[in-house]
Amino acid sequence: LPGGYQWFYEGRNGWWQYDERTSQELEAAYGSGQRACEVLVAGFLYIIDFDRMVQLRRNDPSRRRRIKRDLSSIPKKGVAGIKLP
Ligand code: V3L
Repeated sequence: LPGGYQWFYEGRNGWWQYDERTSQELEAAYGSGQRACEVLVAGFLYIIDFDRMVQLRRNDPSRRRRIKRDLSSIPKKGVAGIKLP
C-alpha cells in the first residue's frame, strides 16, 4: 500500500492488520471512492463500511468491529490473527 499505510481491524485490546490480499481489496475500493465493499475472510463474507469505518459479518451484522487505515508502523497485535513474536 502507498505511503506506508495499512488496514486494521479491532481486536480485544489492540489492532490486527488485515492480510495482504484483503488489504489490497480494501485499498482499491476505498481509493476508488466506494462507500462499502464485501470481502471473504476465513469463509465468512464481511461488509466493510467506509462511512462508519466498521466491518460487519454479512449474515450477522451484530458481529461488528471498528476498522482503520493507519501507518503500518503503529503498535499491532499481529496480522489476521497471527500474533507478532
Ligand atoms: N481477518 C481475519 N480474521 C478475522 C477478521 C479479519 N478481517 N474478522 C474477523 N476475523 P467476528 P483478540 C480475530 C476472525 O468479527 O484476542 C483475530 O484475528 C476473528 O479473529 O465475530 O480478540 C483473532 O484471531 C474471530 O476469530 O466475525 O484480539 C481473534 O479474533 C472470528 O473471525 C482473537 O483476537 C469471528 O469474528
